[in-house]
Amino acid sequence: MQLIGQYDSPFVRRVAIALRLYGIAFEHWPWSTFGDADRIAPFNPLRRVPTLVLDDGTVIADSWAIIDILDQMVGPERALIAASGPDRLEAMRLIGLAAGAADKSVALVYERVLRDAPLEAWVARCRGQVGGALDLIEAARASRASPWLFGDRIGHADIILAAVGRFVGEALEGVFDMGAWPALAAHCARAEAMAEFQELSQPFKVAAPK
Ligand SMILES: N[C@@H](CCC(=O)N[C@@H](CS)C(=O)NCC(=O)O)C(=O)O
Repeated sequence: MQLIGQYDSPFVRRVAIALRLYGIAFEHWPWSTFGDADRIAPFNPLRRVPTLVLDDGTVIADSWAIIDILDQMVGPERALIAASGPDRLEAMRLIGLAAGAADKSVALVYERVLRDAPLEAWVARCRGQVGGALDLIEAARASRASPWLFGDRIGHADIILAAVGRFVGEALEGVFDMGAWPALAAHCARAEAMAEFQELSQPFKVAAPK
């Protein structure tokens, strides 16, 4: 299978890290959503990443859908999320917040690079949304002393928390002070120390045209 997208995207990165932790082999096509839109389009008309091309040619768009497919491939025993119960509920709550914070962070980046004059009301709204979501994530992470959110084993919620934390810190440096979320920052540092996070990473760079 092929994973399309660059690792400076928190969505692409969460998928790549899940693939690696599951031991599922994949080829990486590090195409940019803007610079390589024409290459992505034949696989995914949305021209978005992550896009996963399965071995039978089926194309799956969106990290939520891709992760669901991967979880099914490995089965509930190995899935990086509880199959049911309170831990699944809490994981989904946090994944939803983290994915939303990532969405709105990406929106802030696009606002900065695609417009000559950012729309201030929209920027303020996005900043409030990201900050509010990260406040809730911080509270949840600070309330748990375990290495990962649900014990000793890293899961999807841990991965996306770390991916979004890094993205906000890099792509929105100077906009948000990561010191406001110390438990999240510690979580990010623990994740970034892992071989999988180091291998599947790319410093953020602006690739979008004005
Ligand atoms: N909900 C999507 C969000 C993916 C997303 O926003 N990807 C960005 C890159 S970080 C993208 O493709 N941007 C180009 C576009 O939206 O046109 C997911 O979870 O995969």
